[in-house]
Amino acid sequence: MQIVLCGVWVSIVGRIDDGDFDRVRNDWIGFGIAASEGRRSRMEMSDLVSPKQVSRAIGVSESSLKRWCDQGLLQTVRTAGGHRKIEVSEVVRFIRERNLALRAPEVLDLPPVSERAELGLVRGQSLLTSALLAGNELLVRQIIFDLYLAKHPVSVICDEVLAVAFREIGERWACQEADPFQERRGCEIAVRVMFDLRRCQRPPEPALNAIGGTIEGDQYSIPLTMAELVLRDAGWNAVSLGTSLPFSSLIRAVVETRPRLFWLSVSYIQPSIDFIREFAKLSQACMEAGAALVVGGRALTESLRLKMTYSAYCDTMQHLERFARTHSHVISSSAGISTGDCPVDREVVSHPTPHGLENPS
Ligand code: B12
Repeated sequence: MQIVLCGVWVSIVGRIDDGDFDRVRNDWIGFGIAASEGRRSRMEMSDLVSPKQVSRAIGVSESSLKRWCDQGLLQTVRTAGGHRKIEVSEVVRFIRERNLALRAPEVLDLPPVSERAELGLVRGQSLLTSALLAGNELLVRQIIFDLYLAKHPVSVICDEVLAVAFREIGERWACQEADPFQERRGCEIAVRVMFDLRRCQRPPEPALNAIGGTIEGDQYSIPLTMAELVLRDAGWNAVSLGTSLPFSSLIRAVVETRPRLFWLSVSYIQPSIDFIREFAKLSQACMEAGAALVVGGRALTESLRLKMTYSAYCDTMQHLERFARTHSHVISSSAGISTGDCPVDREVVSHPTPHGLENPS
């Protein structure tokens, strides 16, 4: 599993320069299958690297790194052979929290980083719009990863960078300054990059299971994927069911998997669907299963919402994040689940401190 993930990453980075999008697509389909198989347990999902690799990636001596591990600053795991390893998500957490520079990301199969100290949300967004329109997947990946390393919360990257970029792309398309293929290609890239960011996220709490999807006719995969990513960032074991699913199928998924949370992303409502009536059935199924029903999306007008019953409506991904964190605490404390230390990264510090490298305590 780990070999599959790392190997795919390397091959993708190598191929994008050649502009071979079909092969990249196929690789990612393979990657998606491998990763979804890996959802079964925390350890299967993990992506382990050696302390030596980590010391090279962040440019410190191996002895400093081992000392940090001994001090418990970096969590390690032991392999069956007794070797000490570190999860990539743990390395990313450490780098983000300590504001360290990632000097050789390729050692961990992570995307290249640029001058992240200078890359704020506004500049990131304008660069992202051009990169998406140009179909430059590597640059898109780099911008998103830079912002993530600079401690911007995933929900903020979604609301203030990705969503704004797509709004602009929509405007350019309306003014015939962008071709539909550029918009569609941009959507595909955004979904892949968001999926890849999951590798940097800490393993979710399996008991906090969440599922979500879009209704039949609604093809909007970006908000759906954003919600999945944001929920995972808040510690939820969120799994997207995909787009354009009949209400009956969404209800079956609720009955069979009994999630603690169900998110419905509604960006488009097909005129032929009796939305309010079908939604009422989904709402009832969620209540019977004990799942919180969270809704969001541009198609949920106020007049529609007045006729709907749900646990929370979210205007933005930041609203979703807030709800998810609060609700997970409620569930965890009543069920005795430990969600670990999942702080809300509100503070934005973007200058790597050289002192932090040798003395991160
Ligand atoms: C990409 C795109 C498409 C793609 C989507 C591909 C894909 N794989 O997702 C495709 C080509 C399929 C498409 C099709 C259509 N589109 Co379109 N599309 C867009 C575009 C450019 C971006 C939409 C997007 O994904 N944005 C990113 C998301 C994340 O941003 P957001 O929707 O603002 O969501 C934020 C919040 O609303 C909230 N949120 C949203 N959903 C959820 C869900 C949850 C659970 C939560 C918590 C929060 C939340 O958080 C998000 C982040 O801040 C917009 C332009 C624009 N101005 O947005 C047009 C746009 C939405 N499309 C539009 C139209 C008209 C259509 C079509 C009807 C065109 C047609 N005649 O066929 C079809 C309908 C498709 C369908 N059946 O689903 C119009 C809608 C106009 C309106 N009044 O509603 C827009 C605004 C373009 C325009 N200016 O005319 N589209």
